[in-house]
Amino acid sequence: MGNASGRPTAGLSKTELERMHRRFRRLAGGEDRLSLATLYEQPDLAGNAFVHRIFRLFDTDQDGFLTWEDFSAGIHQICGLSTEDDQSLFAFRLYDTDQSGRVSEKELTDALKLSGSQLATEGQLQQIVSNTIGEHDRDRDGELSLLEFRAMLRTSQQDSESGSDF
Ligand SMILES: [Ca+2]
Ligand SMILES: [Ca+2]
Repeated sequence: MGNASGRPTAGLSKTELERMHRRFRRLAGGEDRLSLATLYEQPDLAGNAFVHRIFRLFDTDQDGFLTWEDFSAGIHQICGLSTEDDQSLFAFRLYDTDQSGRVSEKELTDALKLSGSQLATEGQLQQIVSNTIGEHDRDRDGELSLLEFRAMLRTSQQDSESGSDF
């Protein structure tokens, strides 16, 4: 049903993977494993809860290091999420950095900062976040549950789709 056209993120070319591997090794100081501390030495990533969360999700044996295998497996896992439910659950787990089962205003802000920090000022971000939560927070607890989160994703997908082709 539906969605016959491929998404741009649905597969990584060999070149993209190699480029990623080079960046990974550079971050890791030429080694094939990366610690969270090393990641946090990057000025643009320091203290970012979202980065911490991605790291934890990818670090399958939870030893505090990310090997290139962990990392590429994580990337492949993301690219291989085929159903909309899989994708939205994965995104939800990423956004919900404190694993409370709800996405708070702060968690949504962190996520937006990482994905589009150049696009908006702090004030605009706050506005976007509170509008978004206000619009989808059906039970009025000030946070987004998985169901509310999925409704939000569907709305933003519709927005971007109507803006592009057709
Ligand atoms: Ca949370
Ligand atoms: Ca809610």
